[in-house]
Amino acid sequence: MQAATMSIISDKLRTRFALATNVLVLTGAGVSAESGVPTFRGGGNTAVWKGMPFSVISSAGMVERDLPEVWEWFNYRRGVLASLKPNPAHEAIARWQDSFDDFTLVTQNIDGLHQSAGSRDVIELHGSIWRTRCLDCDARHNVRELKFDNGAPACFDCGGHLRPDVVLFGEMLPTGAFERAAVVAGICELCFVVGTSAVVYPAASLPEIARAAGAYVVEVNPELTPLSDLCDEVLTGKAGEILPMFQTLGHKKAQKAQDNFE
Ligand code: BJW
Ligand code: ZN
Repeated sequence: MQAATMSIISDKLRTRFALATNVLVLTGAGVSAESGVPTFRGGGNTAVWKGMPFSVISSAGMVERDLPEVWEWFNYRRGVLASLKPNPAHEAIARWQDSFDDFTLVTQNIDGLHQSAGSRDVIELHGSIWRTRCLDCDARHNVRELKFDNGAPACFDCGGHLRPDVVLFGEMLPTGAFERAAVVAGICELCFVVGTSAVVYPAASLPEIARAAGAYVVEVNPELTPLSDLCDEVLTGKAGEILPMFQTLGHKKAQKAQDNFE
């Protein structure tokens, strides 16, 4: 592992960034922290709702025991998120998608801020707070524009109980999402791991897969994580300050486009 200060992107990383054709970015709650979204862990704080740690209120068991309470918690968060905007980290990542021949963004976040910044085809490993899923007919509904009163809302198709379409502890990830991400992890040349404590699996295994397959793995985080030792470089600092620094670096695709233009 090679530590780096905020202002330094090593020559090796500059070259890797300039020449890479296949890039994978994995993000976690920290990428949204500068937008005002609270993280789950770190900073000595653990998110709690009415005295329950998030690992209890955001659990599969809680959906079974008390769905209206789960909805109260998610409605509160939907209210907070509705007014928040993407930050320079989301914006930098959105620009990267047109800079490389193959670019894949995988997020553990459910806040939709990558899409708001312009990212396309985002692999959402843990679902979206802006979608619901019917416990009875399994229909998904986009409910971004809707406000719910307290209590579990009813399915627009069958009248059954809706739940947030997010992956709670002990639940399976959406079919195919991790598998698609793992395929990219196995072939990418450069893998950025941004703003995740890297303790929740299987998401945390993606950089491990990438590293084992020979990718150059770069972590961006103000704090060290269990993944830091595995990384080729650790850029210690805030994503919203570090990621925009890459904007000034050239990369092969941009150069090719420039050559074609001239
Ligand atoms: C900044 C910053 C700035 C701050 N800039 N950075 C293998 C081993 C052990 C356990 C398991 C295993 N495989 C599976 C498990 C079980 C479990 C698990 O991983 N448990 C571990 C915690 C022990 N995994 C699961 O249950 C998963 N399901 C599954 O594997 O299904 C198969 C299966 C089923 C049943 C049995 C067996 C297998 C599902 C995981 C779903 C996670 N869901 C949550 C809640 C979503 C709903 C909600 O929002 O309420 O997703 S948990 C929570 O953690 C949320 C996040 O997506 C996830 C990851 O957190 P993240 O993003 O890393 O955030 P933080 O807060 O932890 O870290 C923030 C970081 O940002 C910090 O490092 C800061 O320093 C940094 N930061 N400011 C850059 N400005
Ligand atoms: Zn239904």
